[in-house]
Amino acid sequence: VPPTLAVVGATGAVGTVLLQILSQHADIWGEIRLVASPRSVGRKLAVRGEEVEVVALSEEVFDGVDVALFDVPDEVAAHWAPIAAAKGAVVVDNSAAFRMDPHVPLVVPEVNPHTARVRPRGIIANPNCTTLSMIVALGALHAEFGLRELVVSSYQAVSGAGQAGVRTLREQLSLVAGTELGTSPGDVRRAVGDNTGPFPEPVALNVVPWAGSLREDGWSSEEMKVRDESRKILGLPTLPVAVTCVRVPVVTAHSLTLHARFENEVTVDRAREILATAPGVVLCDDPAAGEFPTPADVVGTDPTWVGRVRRALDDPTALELFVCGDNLRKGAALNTAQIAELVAAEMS
Ligand code: 2RA
Repeated sequence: VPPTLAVVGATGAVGTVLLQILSQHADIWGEIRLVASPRSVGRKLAVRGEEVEVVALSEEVFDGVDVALFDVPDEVAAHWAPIAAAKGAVVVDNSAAFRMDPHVPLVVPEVNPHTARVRPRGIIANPNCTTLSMIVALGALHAEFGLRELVVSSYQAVSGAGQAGVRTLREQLSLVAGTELGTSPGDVRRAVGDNTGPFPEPVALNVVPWAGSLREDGWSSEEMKVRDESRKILGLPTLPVAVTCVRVPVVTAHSLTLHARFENEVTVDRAREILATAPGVVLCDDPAAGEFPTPADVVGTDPTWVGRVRRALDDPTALELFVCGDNLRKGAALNTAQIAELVAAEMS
């Protein structure tokens, strides 16, 4: 009998992409149950070419469910994922609630698929979209060269902050389009007014050096996630990681610059070979021809795109890279679906 799948949070930014992916991938599922908060109950959403009615989150909704994908806020996942697991479902959770729990594997199928089998709480965590946007490329380089230190700057799309983030950018762009704004201090801020949505500053015509909430010593939660999650996924618990997360006026596709230092000297030629052949990675790196990945081209695609591969000028053991990936696909929904497919393969 093909396994039953529940999608919890089916109407959100990630849930919407997940339904598209489930419709595009090989159809390995029996029933697909769509679950959301009470305000979405009764809505009909298309999955696998059929309209499916959204039902409310309740204990009973997990009856007979084999795999439950959660794309909901942390506190909702923290409450409901253990309930679904207690009902016998394997939960794949895309919130931050369980990622650093030592009894919950944090899985990227191209990097550490074996960890998905050991899940004492019945929960598998999906990494944050910023970590996921770089980790497949980084994992491939680590497997060959042995990573010793990582310095990251992110250029994060507004859809990382959900539909409210996208709405905010679009509204702000409509207020500044066709104007001369962006030429004197505070003019963009005055045009946008209080309409900064989930961001602390205007994001149209701007970059905002902040994502997430405040943690100790001035770090943001997003920066801590990139550090902690990279360490866990790569199995390098003491890896030195420095991260600065920045929001940019891009709708979807996160970009990152990486300075990655390895155990021994590296060559660009070998790095390019690894990246060109690693599953889930596309090398797009020909600056002479003006070719590098950008969010505008990468959005809507599955791979991690890598360009600007250079050896560090002052350190023959380090590489500089520019990485770009769709934060809603590999950064969230696609990785969740891939994990669910790994689990389903165990069941068949
Ligand atoms: C962001 N990574 O881009 C976050 C969302 N999980 O805001």
